Amino acid sequence: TTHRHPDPHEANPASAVAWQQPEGLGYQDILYHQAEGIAKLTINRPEVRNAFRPETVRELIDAFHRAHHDPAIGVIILTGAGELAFCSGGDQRIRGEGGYRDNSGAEHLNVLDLQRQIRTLPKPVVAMVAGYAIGGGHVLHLVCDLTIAAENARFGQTGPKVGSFDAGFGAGLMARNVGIKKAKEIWFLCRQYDAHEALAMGLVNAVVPLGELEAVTLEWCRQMLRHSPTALRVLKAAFNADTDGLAGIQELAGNATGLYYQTPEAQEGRNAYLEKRPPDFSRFPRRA
Ligand code: S0N
Repeated sequence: TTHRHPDPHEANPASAVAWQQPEGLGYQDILYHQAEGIAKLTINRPEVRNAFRPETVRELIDAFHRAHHDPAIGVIILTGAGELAFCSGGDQRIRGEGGYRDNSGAEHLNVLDLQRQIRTLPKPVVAMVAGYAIGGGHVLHLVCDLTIAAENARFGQTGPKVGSFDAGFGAGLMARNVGIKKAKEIWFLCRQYDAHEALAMGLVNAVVPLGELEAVTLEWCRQMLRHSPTALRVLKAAFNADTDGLAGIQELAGNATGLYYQTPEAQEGRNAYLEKRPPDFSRFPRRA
């Protein structure tokens, strides 16, 4: 069951969409909305510029899992509550000596699990960025498939300033996006870049007026929803394949296996096994 829920972007009539919020999810730090085949996940901690704590990340992982496995959902938006920030990274107030402390006192860097999840789930993920995408929050938009930025968006890393770094996707994937020299500049100097600078260096796909951010993002999502889900799925895996090495090839190859299972040829192998007879593949051509 679902009920209507007030949405921070709803004031703008251009983005009018009948967002619904499934009941019973029990999230504290995030919001989950869905409409028209689109799931919208919102980090909802505006008082700390949407910084994440382990619980936030845990909820995001759960929400992405939900959207991944919901056959009604074809595209996922990740965003931050309010107009001031997409996400300002790890919550520095609960940073311990080996990671970020959860309510039990255990320390985590579970945002790394979330980064991998966003990359490997077989549906396009669009970062919708208003305000700051900084530190670990910047890496989160980076691992999304597409980024739509509002005019007020500001991007940057802070690691070397605040005693942190992301030497995984945060460095390697960034270099693939903007080139090695620029990626080193972003990390070594810890400057901030406005939306147009981000567009010029290939960090984002489009820059739009703040008031049109959700409307344009929805337009991009609707366009993808009109396209072949299998084509989008395999293309996403293909873009990850070389970056992610054997794990990326595994992801791409899993799609080939999934498609092969749908053929009479593969089904003959399964049927023969179940019927305890030798398989007969003779009617299947060896295609040139
Ligand atoms: C985002 C900034 C630029 C916004 O500036 P602005 O608009 O002037 O607002 P402020 O007054 O600064 O902030 C408003 C309130 O929000 C709190 N706040 C903001 N960001 C955070 C945060 N990240 N954690 C906790 N609180 C935050 C402010 O304190 C303020 O509250 P009050 O008014 O009560 O003081 C600006 O806020 C800014 O620069 N923020 C810090 C950005 C930052 O350095 N983030 C952390 C970067 N590091 C990571 O994200 C690491 C991620 C990670 O987990 C990881 C991943 C892979 C590998 C390693 C790591 C690892 O951590 O080691």
